[in-house]
Amino acid sequence: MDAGQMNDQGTAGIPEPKTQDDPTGRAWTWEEDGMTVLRTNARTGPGCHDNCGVLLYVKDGVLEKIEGDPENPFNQGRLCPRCLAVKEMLYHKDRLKYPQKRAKEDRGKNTFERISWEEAYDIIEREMRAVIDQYGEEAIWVTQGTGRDINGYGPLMAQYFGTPNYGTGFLSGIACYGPRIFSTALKSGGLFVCDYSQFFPERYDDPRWEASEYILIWGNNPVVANSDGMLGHWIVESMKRGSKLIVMDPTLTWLAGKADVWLQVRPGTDAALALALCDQIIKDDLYDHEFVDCWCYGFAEFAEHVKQYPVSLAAETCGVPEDLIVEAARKIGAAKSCCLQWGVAMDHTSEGFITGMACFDLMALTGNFENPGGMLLSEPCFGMAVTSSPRGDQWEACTPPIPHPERKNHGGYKPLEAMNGISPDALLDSMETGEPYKIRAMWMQTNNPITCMGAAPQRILPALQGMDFNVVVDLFLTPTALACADVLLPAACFAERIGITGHQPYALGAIAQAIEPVGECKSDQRIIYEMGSRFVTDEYKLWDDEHSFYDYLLRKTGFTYDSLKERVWAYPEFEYYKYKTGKLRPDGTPGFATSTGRYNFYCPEMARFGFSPFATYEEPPESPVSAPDLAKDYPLVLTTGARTWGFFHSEHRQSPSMRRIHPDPQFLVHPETAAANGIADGDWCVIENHLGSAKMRAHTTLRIRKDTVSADHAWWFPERDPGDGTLFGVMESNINQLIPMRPGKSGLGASYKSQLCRISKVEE
Ligand SMILES: Nc1nc2c(c(=O)[nH]1)N[C@H]1C(S)=C(S)[C@@H](COP(=O)(O)OP(=O)(O)OC[C@H]3O[C@@H](n4cnc5c(=O)[nH]c(N)nc54)[C@H](O)[C@@H]3O)O[C@H]1N2
Ligand SMILES: Nc1nc2c(c(=O)[nH]1)N[C@H]1C(S)=C(S)[C@@H](COP(=O)(O)OP(=O)(O)OC[C@H]3O[C@@H](n4cnc5c(=O)[nH]c(N)nc54)[C@H](O)[C@@H]3O)O[C@H]1N2
Ligand code: SF4
Ligand SMILES: [Mo]
Repeated sequence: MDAGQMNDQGTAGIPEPKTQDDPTGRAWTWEEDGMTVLRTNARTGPGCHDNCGVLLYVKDGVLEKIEGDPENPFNQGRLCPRCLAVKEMLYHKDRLKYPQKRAKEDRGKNTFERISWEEAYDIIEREMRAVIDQYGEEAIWVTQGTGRDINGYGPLMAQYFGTPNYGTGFLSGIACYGPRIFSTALKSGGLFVCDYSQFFPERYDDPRWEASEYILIWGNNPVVANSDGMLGHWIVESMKRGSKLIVMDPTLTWLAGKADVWLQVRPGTDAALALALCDQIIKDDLYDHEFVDCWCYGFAEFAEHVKQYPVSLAAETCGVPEDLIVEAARKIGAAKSCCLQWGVAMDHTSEGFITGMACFDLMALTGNFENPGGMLLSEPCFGMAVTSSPRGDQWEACTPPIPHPERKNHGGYKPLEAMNGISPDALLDSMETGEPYKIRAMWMQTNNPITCMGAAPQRILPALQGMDFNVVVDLFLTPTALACADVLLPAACFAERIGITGHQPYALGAIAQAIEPVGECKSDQRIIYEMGSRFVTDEYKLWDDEHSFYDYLLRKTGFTYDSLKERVWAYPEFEYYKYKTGKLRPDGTPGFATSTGRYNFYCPEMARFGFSPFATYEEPPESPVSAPDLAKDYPLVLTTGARTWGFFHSEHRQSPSMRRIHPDPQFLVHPETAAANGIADGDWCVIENHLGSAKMRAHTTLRIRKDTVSADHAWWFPERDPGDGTLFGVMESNINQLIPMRPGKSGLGASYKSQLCRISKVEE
């Protein structure tokens, strides 16, 4: 089928989409100073979740420079250092440029050999078919890393292979959004995000919008991370228009320094704090009676339940002054509007699934749903379902049905089964034990689990090296690829390929191709459908080029790839208070899209899973409180992976300017704690516990709690010789060796931000 045909089919009978923005006069390309300029959207790799508006300047087929697009409502001209330095990654000498193969017995050695794409596909087809024939489709695990551009497309690759085992690669407890997405679905029927006016193309000037009175920045550092479809700048802009901050963080972040109240919590104790805030607000009768009476389920019992969590208990548990918690509760309770800007720290504790519920209860109690400055539903816009978690029928009928969906390994965790998720923890167990069946082959795309995504890399490395067959698709030769890839495929970067945005619910946009890919790189999407076409019959070969691929995806939106590329962005219509007008529920009746039709303080599904129907607090499994014996040897609380300006997880270690900002692995430690351990600022130290150790430099700072160490994650040293046998030094400064693959009781949540450790100086 050619692209033209698909265009016609794709949009036939679909009405022009209704948009809020007027694209008249919005040029998408022009000539300037002898260069061609393309107005488009980023969606990296090299990595980020976001879709900032960019201007790409191209001369003679080379990307000369990149600027923020001042007209794009999303970022209004701003770019962060990683996008400004994109050329350093794009044109890096170490970019993978050709498909390569390596003999299985050489795993770990730098003996890759260049091959053609055809040969690569032939080998993969042969090896994957052998696994399928002998062990079944489910013996293949298709993994992704975090939500980069490729995010929504990976499930298609799994479908082509016929395996139900698709998901994040070795991310313990799917602890990035998994816990929050599912807990908020059970509580409120969807994921709701803070209102910073981002749903309006006119942004802060739209008369419908009001800045939140209080923004709760909870376990999140948005000015650095710009995480998950928002930009930290939006908070600053909201503050200029009156918003005030309450920050929950063990570290004094830049925003915490500007907060009315900063609660410097002990890592892993956030649920205790959330429940105490709820209790105090009810005691002070500051809750939203109308919202609670009309739109919530189980409030009276909840009010009784939270009496177990008085502020005094939270003060002791979290290690923050009681009067500050009371002050925060009164400010939240009395505020006209308040929103929850929460971060991955909520998921990164063992019972992170419940932490998310407790924080959402606070929002419901104060009626902060669908109001200006409150929490707004975050659904893919124009029904475009290729987002972080593809839903609906996007890939239906694109491949034959998966033969054994029931063989998905959810580890027996009922919540994971209910959310149709894999258990990365159980999958690693199964690689080691063969129970309930062994994974034999891996397809890892945008995933570097030995360096970053996986906890316990000392278990993942031998497990991957023991597989029958591994494919890695990446931009660079990573420690994971060096350790285990049998076939290594080079992916194209942003600017080298077309695409569509989609992580954000506010706007849909296109990613335009500015330059030809380096070497023989191909886009991830193309790799998926070209590879996949080897596994299906002709009726499923729906695309023969990328245009027709994206036109197919856009088939229900009324846009084609080209029409979207030319208007660059499109904002759907928007309204507040959708629960009042029936726009949250599929049946069109007022209320929330939950089992009770209301916001669930009492959560019937949790009762069915065998858990408390109300949010509760539980200590992390290894904390000074829950494991006092262990704490004798490892007295400090360890939180890890706080995001840094220049790196996106394990990426950018090759980028000279990003590396200059942050040359070595480091951990934050209070000067008194450092001194008590004989450590001075800048010393190389060992951070260790009963599971493992990592070497990093001490950065002493008054900004962190005295009982806590905050260590970098995802370090490797791409400047090393790949042939030196150390896998780019990946085990030297790898903090994940101190973290177990151990989810919470629901199968969700992990321990990335709440372990124990001790520190000592490395004697030179
Ligand atoms: N530059 C950059 N940006 C990124 C990424 C990156 O690697 N680099 N990664 C992306 C990804 S995948 C994600 S998930 C997001 C995450 O981005 P964020 O949600 O901002 O997550 P972190 O930076 O890990 O942690 C945020 C804050 O939580 C604090 N914290 C640590 N432990 C706890 C705790 O137990 N409780 C509380 N309340 N606070 C705690 C830390 O001190 C830190 O200030 O960032 C995305 N954006
Ligand atoms: N200790 C600790 N560990 C953590 C965390 C923490 O806070 N602390 N955070 C966790 C979280 S929230 C997450 S989401 C994970 C993230 O884990 P991952 O997303 O697996 O991150 P990376 O290890 O950087 O691996 C991503 C790989 O994708 C490649 N890549 C980038 N862009 C592209 C592209 O367009 N195409 C292809 N094919 N490849 C590309 C990069 O080169 C890199 O090798 O890490 C988790 N690990
Ligand atoms: S948040 Fe930063 S790295 Fe991400 S797209 Fe925007 S400018 Fe680029
Ligand atoms: Mo993440």
